Amino acid sequence: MPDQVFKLITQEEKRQKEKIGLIPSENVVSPEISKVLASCLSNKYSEGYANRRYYEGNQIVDQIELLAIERVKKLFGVPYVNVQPYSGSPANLAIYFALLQPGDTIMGLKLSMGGHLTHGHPKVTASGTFYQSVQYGVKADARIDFDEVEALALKHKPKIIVAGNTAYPFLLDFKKFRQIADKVGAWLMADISHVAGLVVAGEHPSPVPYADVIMSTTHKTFRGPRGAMILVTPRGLKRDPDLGKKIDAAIIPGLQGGPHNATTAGIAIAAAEAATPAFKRYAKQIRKNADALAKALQKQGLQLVGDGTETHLMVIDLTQFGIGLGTQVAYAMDAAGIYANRNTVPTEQGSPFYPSGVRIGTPLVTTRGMKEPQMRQIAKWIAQVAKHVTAQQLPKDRKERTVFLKAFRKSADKDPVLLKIKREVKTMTANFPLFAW
Ligand code: DSN
Repeated sequence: MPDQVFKLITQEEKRQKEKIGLIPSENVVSPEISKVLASCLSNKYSEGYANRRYYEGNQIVDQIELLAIERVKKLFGVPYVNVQPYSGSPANLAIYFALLQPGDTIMGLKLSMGGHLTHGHPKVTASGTFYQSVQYGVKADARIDFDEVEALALKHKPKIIVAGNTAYPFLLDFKKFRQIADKVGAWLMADISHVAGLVVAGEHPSPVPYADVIMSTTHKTFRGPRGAMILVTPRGLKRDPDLGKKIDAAIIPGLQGGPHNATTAGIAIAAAEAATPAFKRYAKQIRKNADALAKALQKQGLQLVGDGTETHLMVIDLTQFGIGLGTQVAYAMDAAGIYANRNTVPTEQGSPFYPSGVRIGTPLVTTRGMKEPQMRQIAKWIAQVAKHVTAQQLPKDRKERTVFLKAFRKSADKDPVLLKIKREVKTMTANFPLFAW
C-alpha cells in the first residue's frame, strides 16, 4: 500500500491546480527541473567544492556543479559564483560571515516596510543579534528614503549596506545605494531574490555594475528549484581578490555541510531556461500582468501601497477598511480559491501577525499562462472578497482576536459568497496547466 505521503502529495497537487497562487515568492518549476529534483543526485554527499571534496565518488557531481556555476556566471556576467547555499537566509548569513566581524554594523530595509528578516531585523534574528543593525525606511510615497539611508550611513558607518527587499513594489536604485556605500566605504550587497528573473530578462536594473556581492534565491521569478546562489561582481573581486574564496569558506566549513546536489542540477537547468527567448517573454508577461492586476484592483476601489507596482508584486493596503485586516482577508481569499499572504504596510498600525495588508504577485499565474484578462477577473474576485469580509472588524483584545479568527476561518469555508467565487476560480484554473511555458 502506498505511503500516506503520496496521497497527501496528490491532494497538494490538486490544491495547486485548482487554486490561484498569488504569493509573489512562489512559482512552478519546469518538468525538467522537477525530474532532476527527484533524481539519484540527492543520494550523494559532496562536502567541499569541485575537485576538492571530502568524500569520494563525486566525479559526476563535480561536473554538474561546475556547469551550474558556469551558466550562472554567463547569465549575470559575473566572475565568481557559489551555488551551494541551502536557501536565501543561510546565504545572507554566509555573506555577513565572510565580510564582517561579530558586532560590526549592517544596514537594511525595515521588515515592516518591505525588508527581510535577514537584513538585520532586530532582536529575534541572527543578523540583528550578532551584528549592530541599523534599519532604513520608506517615504510617504512608499519609496526608499535615500536621504535617510545616507544620513544613517554617515552616522553609523555600516560595514555592509543591503539593497534588497521582499515586499517592495518598486525598482531598486542600485546606483544610489552604491554612491552612499562609497561615502562610508561600505560593502554593497544586493539581495535580488525576488527579482532575479526580471533582472536576467532586462525587466529590472541589474545590480552587477554597482554591488560587490549579490545574493539570490533561485525559486522566485528565477523559476528554479528552492535554493540560493551568491554572485561576486567584478567590482567586488577588484576590491578584494579573495572575496570569492571567502564566500566559499563561509558556506563550507563556515555554515553548511554537504550541498544539495539535486538542487544544484536544478539551478543549472534553471539558468539554461532563463537564457532563452521564451524566458524573456515570460518575464515581460509577469510585468504586464502585474500592471494589469494593479490597475484592475484600483479600479475595483482597493488601495495599493505606493499606488501601484514596477515589479512582479504589490501590497494591497486594507487600512481603508480597518486596522489589522490582512489576516482575515488572506484567510477569506484562500477560502475563495485565491491564496496570498498577509503583509505589513509601511504605515502599519497593526502588527506583523495581524497586519493591514495582503501581498500578491504574478510570477506563478504567469507561468500558468494567464494574461491580462485573467488578471482583471482575479482583481474583481479579490475586491469582492475584501469588501465582503472586512465588514466584520478584528477585535482589539488579543485573546478575543484569536477566538474570532479561528471561528472566522471555519465559517469562511462555508460562506456562500466565497464558495461561489471558489467554484468560478476552479472553472478558470481548469484551463491553465501548472506549467504552460
Ligand atoms: N519567504 C520569502 C518571501 O516570501 O518573500 C522571503 O524569505
